[in-house]
Amino acid sequence: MSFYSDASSEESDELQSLGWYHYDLSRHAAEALLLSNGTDGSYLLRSSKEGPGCFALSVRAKNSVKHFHVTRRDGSYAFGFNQFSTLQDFVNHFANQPLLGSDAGTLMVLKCPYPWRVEEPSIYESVRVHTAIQTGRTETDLVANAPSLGTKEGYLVKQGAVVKSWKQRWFTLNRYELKYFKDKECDEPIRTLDLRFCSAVQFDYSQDRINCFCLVFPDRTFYLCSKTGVEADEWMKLLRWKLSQIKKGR
Ligand code: 4IP
Repeated sequence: MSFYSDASSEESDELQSLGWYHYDLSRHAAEALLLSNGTDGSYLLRSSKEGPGCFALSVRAKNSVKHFHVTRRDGSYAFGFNQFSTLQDFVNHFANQPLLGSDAGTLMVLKCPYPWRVEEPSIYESVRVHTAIQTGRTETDLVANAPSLGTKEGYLVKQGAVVKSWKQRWFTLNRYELKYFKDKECDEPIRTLDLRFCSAVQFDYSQDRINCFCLVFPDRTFYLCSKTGVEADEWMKLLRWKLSQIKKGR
């Protein structure tokens, strides 16, 4: 498969083997992807509409995404003042975590390439965002309601720490934060749990409740129950996936 018309098949293959080249991902979709799933310093390469041999490097800064031109001529790549004679040199340059200056004067660090094949939990809605992008479907519907990768929300019943009463609370899971709110309409969470400090997510049979699982933190174990076994399973799978991602990132 060739993703652009002017490249030799060798160059095509080379680019395809680059794990963070996102083919014809649009500027808009790149922004949506990096803002919802990336972190400060995530970057990706995509082809640019400006013409043959033109690419764009999209980089996530704190809360924005900046785009930089990359041009290929006779097999070499021009990026700012730099000229790279091979794709490998170009890639090596990024592996050294350089600083980029944007027109707005902000310095941006290229920290981690955003892969086009993303490890994903298998059963969640958010997977559609990526699948849609990777299968080249239109971006309109996927950007309109694009949830972040690996997010989830819903009602769970939780137990108090000292007073062991069970309360229904609205839970949201985004990145490494699990928050619970009095209900869905509340803006301020009662508490935010930082999953970086969570050591395990386990089934729980000690509380005499069905569909119960627990999150183990150094100073407290949170007991949570969902309405159905399927839901409990979904929460646990996603939470465990988050923990494994956090572990990998350490
Ligand atoms: C409360 O019980 C609620 O269960 C609280 O949950 C809980 O706080 C309290 O835990 C518990 O005493 P009553 O409403 O019956 O008093 P929520 O905050 O969701 O309302 P946690 O820490 O679980 O949020 P302790 O630790 O105060 O016992």
